[in-house]
Amino acid sequence: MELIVPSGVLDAFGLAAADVEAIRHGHGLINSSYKITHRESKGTAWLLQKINIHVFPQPEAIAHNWKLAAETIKLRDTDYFFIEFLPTLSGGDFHRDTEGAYWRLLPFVQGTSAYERVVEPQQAWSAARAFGTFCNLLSDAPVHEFYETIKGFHDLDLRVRQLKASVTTASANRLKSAADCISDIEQFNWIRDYYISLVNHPAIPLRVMHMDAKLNNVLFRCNSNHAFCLVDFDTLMPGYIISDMGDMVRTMVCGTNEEELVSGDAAFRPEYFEALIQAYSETAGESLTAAERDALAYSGLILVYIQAIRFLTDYLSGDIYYSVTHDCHNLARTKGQLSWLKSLAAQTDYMKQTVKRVFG
Ligand code: GN1
Ligand code: MG
Repeated sequence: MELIVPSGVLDAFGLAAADVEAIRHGHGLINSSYKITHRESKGTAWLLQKINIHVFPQPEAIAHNWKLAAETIKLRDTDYFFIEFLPTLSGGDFHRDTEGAYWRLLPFVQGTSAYERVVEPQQAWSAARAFGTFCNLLSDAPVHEFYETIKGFHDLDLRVRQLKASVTTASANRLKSAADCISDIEQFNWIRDYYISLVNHPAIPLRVMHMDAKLNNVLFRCNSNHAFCLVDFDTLMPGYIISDMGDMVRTMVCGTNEEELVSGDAAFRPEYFEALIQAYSETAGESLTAAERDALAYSGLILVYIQAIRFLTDYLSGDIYYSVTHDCHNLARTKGQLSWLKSLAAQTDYMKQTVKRVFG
């Protein structure tokens, strides 16, 4: 079988091309991932990833953050399962191929799978325990020693400014088809105001967060509701408490997943929201300030809003960031997120009450 990754890359990690098979893996929109399996001992596998350096211009910063998190966690819990880089034969974190691309190798976690939708609240509960535990273990991490691997990644104010800039350079056609979405986004400007007041609040500290806490970055034990571990630490960086709960609400409370969401079908599932908040309070609760707890009620609104803005900005910029399969893909994703945002906004009071009740 023809290999879909250059054999020089495998050589660099001490893997012989003749001994392994490679297949594309996962649904990530940024990096390219391959599952590498040993032809004879099928139980041995690796995850090989080519880093998208347009998105992550300094892969070394990712490796730095990842290792610092591993060291911090080990001081608190030596048994915590945290995936770490497998070095190249020369001891490096990455292999650079002849075109300058960065590749890294990770162990493949056998006996687990990632889900694209949660169908039982128990799954949301278990995933939120995994993110809450992670947040708690990193609550005393030296946050200023971590790099921002993407500048202003979840900075809603910056994202709004980027959208405005993309409006000024967009093609007339795309601008026309995006007009309704642009005006919907303006309607929700109060979320940006809330975000600004939040990050300026003295009791909302910078913390080390995962920052891509969506459902498919949790590995569940196969055929179970048990979240075994977290993956995808590229965006691990200083951030605020809203990021991880926000992406969990975004991807687990809605019954329809990000790619399938279309206008009007985004149902809010209260029992899933409650499961997330309950699990987070049990695991991260004690390390949160009162202001951080209150902010969790708004986290989904902020993250869905950011995601709608990011998809729309990319649409107006000509699809330069997210991988797309058709011309209107980013516009359709934007409409899906906006539909979800409207359902979610109608539940603001419910979310506030639930957070208050669960945290007491
Ligand atoms: C990207 O590549 P992936 O699927 O892990 C993005 C997230 C978005 C997500 C939307 C570095 O994540 O922020 O929420 O797509 N990651 C980056 O599905 O931009
Ligand atoms: Mg990611």
